[in-house]
Amino acid sequence: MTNDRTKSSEDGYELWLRYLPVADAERLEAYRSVVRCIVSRATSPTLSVALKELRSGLQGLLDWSIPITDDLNQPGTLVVGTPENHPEIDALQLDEDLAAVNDEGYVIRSTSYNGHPCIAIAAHTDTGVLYGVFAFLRHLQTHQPLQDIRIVSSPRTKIRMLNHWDNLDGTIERGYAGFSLWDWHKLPDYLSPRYTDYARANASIGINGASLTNVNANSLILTKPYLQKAAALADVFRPYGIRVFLTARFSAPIEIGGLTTADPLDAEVIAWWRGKAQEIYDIIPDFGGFVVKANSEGQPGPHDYNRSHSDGANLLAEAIAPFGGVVIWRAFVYDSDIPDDRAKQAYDDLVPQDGTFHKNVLLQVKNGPIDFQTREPYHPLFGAMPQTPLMLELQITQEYLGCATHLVYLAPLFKETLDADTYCYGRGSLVAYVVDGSMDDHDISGMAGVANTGSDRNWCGHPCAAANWYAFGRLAWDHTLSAETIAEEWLHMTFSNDSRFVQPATTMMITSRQAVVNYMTPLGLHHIMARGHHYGPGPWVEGGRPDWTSLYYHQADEEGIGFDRTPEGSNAVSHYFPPYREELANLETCPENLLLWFHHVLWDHRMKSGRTLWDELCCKYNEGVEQVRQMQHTWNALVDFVDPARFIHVQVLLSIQEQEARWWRDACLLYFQTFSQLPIPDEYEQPAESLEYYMNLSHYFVPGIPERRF
Ligand code: GCW
Repeated sequence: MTNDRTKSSEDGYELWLRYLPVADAERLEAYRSVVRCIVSRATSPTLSVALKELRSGLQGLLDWSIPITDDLNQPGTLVVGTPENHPEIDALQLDEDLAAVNDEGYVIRSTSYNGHPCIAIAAHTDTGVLYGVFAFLRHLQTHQPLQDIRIVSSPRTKIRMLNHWDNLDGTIERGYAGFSLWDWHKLPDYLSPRYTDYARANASIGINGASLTNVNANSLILTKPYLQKAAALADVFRPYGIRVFLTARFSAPIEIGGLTTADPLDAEVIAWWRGKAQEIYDIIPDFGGFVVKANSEGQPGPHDYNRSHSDGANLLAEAIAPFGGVVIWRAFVYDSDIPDDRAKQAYDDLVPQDGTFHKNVLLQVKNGPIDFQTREPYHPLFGAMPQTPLMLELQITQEYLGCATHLVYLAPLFKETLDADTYCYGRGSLVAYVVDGSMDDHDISGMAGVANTGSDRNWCGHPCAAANWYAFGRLAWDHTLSAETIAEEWLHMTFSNDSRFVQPATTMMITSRQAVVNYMTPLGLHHIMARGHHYGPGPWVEGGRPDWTSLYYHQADEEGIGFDRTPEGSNAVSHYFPPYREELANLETCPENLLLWFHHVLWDHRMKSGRTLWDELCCKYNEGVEQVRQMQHTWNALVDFVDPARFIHVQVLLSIQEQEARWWRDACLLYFQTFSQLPIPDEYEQPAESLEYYMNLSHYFVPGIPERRF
């Protein structure tokens, strides 16, 4: 017996907030016996949405309409609120637990009032209560026991935000789930109900910020009409604890301000940004701040005036400081004119500026030093700028990981970075502690995820891609959670509570990350995708700007393959702290999953498996394809646990993934074979087509990139 409405098709719109009735009669009874009524007062918009969510959630899960009362003198009350809005909470023996949580944290606890058993959902702030409500509902959705419940939880990072790369014309850079959620044309008057559901979904996982616009920014967003549109979204999001951020184009003073310069030290420019900040806060009083991409990939920035990144960031930071805003300055900076290894440039530019940024500036650093590849070493800026709060930027949208057709669960990738040891203060100096601010005692901290949401009915395109949105939020709240735990939670809530479903599906999700590494870029290969749209393999991409070609990164020749970043090569290893630096620099100790990232390795180099490098490459590419086939087997066996629409959708996408895994394998091996001159061992499938065939494939209208880029 499966416990969900497995036979009526679902479209995925409800995400992980389906609130289906608990089918197991015993469990349902157990829940109903301890949750009989709600005692709460909706004294603010946030408490009112919390209460609404709680009621509709319980109504769905417990299949009854739960009353709201004022009377705590009865068994089975759910007491929800802050000590301020609900003075009786002081009588519920929660002091110790409440003292342990921060402003956004919450306590869920079995306790009693005048001898009557009750459960409290309490926090210091209304937003904390809202998070507690969602956590309580998750507890029920995942069928956890309510006996002696005691959950004390606080977010570890302060800014937990989505970065939307949404353009004002409705397209999304690297978006694979339709068009932008923001209907700029109809804003501020028409407020799609989706805005509220977006906010609910985010609040349910603790996300408290949304940067609405592409980092390749358009200054128009900072003009009054667009600020009013953004304000309308901010109004919808506010009760859910979400603040709006906007991307600031550095040249805005010229483009919309009529000035002749955007020089950060120019008095008129300084005055313009101050005036703009005032205007923004008049329209959006709780505006979060600016996210800025400057002097990167053609974007304007302070270097245009021979000024530093901190000059640029501080200009905006000073303007926004009086209003409590922050500037999130991206560390994704590299220059086409600098012939040095791209992996080194951000570090070389920014580390000397440590200590020069204003207090309300955060540097937002991608997880790795190149660009959201299937696997990267952690970005060496983490640990190297102790005086600057560093945010972690993760890419939820799957630009390099199969767009919205490949099932790739990203929590293992996210965790790999968070759990990486920087050794900056010796062993145990994890990236996670840099990011949460605890390592160097920063007041502000954060994590940003490049959103994978769009106008597709199911939000993220692939029915399983919402797991990555979910995982991002959960890890931004608590980076100690495991990838497995998060997958299990999400599967329980999104598909089924049946362990015969959850267990194999969790294994499938966890495997999916290594599968994509294997069939796209095993052993530390990187950046060998097709040009521009990045869809499919392109290890042969050459010409034009070198650091946008594949040849620059794989460096294959008759002798071997890989980018030498040891002291004999670019010496990017020097950016890491010992002993990791030495481990990476030594061919014998470098982890094999990053081997070709750091070394140029001979084709006949002996790997730990006993195979030569070439044979190992063949083995890994084939293993990737086999892993996808295994995922197909797993999914096919789960047919009884999933509604037909979503089941078939995933099934078909897995078959596309299998074809594309073969495409990647065959194209890459045939291409690299032109250097190795070695056969693909007989034990493996041989390529289906010729290298010319793969090299001549053209793809038009791939989503996520403006057509003009072809
Ligand atoms: O990964 C690259 C993408 C660009 C993106 C850039 C960035 C928004 O290919 O599309 O631009 O990163 O992160 O700024």
